[in-house]
Amino acid sequence: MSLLPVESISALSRLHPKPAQIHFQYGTAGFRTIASVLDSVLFRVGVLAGLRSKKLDGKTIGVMVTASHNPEQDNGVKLVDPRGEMLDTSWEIHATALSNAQTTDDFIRELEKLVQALKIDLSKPARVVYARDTRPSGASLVSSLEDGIKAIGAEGRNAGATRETPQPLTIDCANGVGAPIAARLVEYLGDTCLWFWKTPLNNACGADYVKTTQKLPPSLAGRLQPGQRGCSLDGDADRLMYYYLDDRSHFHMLDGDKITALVAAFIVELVKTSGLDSQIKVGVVQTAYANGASTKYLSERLPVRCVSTGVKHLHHAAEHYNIGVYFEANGHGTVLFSQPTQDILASYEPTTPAQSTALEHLRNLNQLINQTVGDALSDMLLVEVVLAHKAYSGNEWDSLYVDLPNRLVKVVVVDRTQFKTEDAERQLVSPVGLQQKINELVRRYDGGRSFVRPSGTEDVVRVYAEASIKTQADELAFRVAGLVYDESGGNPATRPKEFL
Ligand code: G16
Repeated sequence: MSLLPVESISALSRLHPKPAQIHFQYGTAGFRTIASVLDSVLFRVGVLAGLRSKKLDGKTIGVMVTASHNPEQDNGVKLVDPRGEMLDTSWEIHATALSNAQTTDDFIRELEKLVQALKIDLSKPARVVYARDTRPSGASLVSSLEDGIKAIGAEGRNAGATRETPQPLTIDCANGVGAPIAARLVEYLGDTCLWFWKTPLNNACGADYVKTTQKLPPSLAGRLQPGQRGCSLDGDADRLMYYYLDDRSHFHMLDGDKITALVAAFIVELVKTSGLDSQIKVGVVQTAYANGASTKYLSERLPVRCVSTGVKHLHHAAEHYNIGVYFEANGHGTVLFSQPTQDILASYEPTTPAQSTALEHLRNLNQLINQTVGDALSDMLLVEVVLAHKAYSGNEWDSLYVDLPNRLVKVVVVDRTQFKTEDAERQLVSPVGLQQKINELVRRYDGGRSFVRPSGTEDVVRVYAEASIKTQADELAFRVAGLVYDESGGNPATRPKEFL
């Protein structure tokens, strides 16, 4: 049975503290008062909307941020049930109770009571659609709402997003081979839609820099605006990493796993809407580096296979599906349509306008995607198409699931060839006994997962670790790295200090 995601709720709730001495009330049309005190209410409404959706088996719940006829300095929020009617009145009391919990701990206790009392199955999906009116306070309140939707792991869609002028996408080509091609693309798309920026080749820029440091390339600092998306390619333009800055200018990375989730969910939806779901099966291929939260999100929706690192392995495995979506966490990947699937798409005769539109989209995707090899610019256009269709901002895309904290460490060893793996690189078979030591260590960490494999491109052994909180993921990674270093016969005097 799924549990309340207490970690993510606590972490995000602390950003939205309840003002002391204010009593909130879910009134005639939701919460309505002076906008400056509503931040915590919006966050909590986001969480509640997610729970209401789960209770209704994943049906979409609406949230409208407005204070209707009230003066501009007021604002408010009301919840809307799946058929467009106002929130079931029996839930108003829960909204009031949650909004008045004084601390984050009180809030979590109230949530636990609610989940238990209403027997909410937390493993169900949750979908929330929201919008706001034109008040100046609206944007920041929507951002608090989005944190709530994200905290409970619900899928959020900003139905008002298209009212705003889309911000241009910034492309960092790492000054590699993608740069001159992106420059030509800009000529077609116009620089209001697309910009690109030159930097020295792979120097503090590019996809690998973003993935390994989980930071914005310094050359984009001050250029990427809050709410704006950017992406980085690598030198040979076959890796793609996306990111965006939130309203507080915090950096958020959207890696190959997030691309898989976005693209695979969209294709599954199109196949279903077109009426082809009994003939076309969509599947995903990942490696052990895929974030555990992405694997969970995807496995609940479609078949997922794990293979060894290297696009050659992923590509072959993806060929076994009718439509195979594969991206490594580091941003290599593409989507493959099998020949029989392409034939079905070419000959299928839809019977409704909705089927016809979905079919057309599938045919267009088949043309757009470079199916020979992962191609970052083609992947970028694919991502932009899906974001435009779903009217997703970076934040909404990011909210599909919340990444588990993780850490990747490189260990320089005497001889990396002594490290041998099996089970898609998730288990070490040599040096004998080391895997058992790793397993014993992993068991001590909540949500712990770790694996060790020799790199095929650098003279190092890579250690990956996940845990439910970041400090624990870091500690686990460094402890496993320490085991690897010792096992490889490394000189204790030169044992890196951070290996603990
Ligand atoms: C190559 C492969 C990728 C792989 C990466 C790292 O990428 O094409 O599939 O993920 O190496 O591999 P390893 O962990 O074995 O070093 P690239 O972009 O470096 O050519």
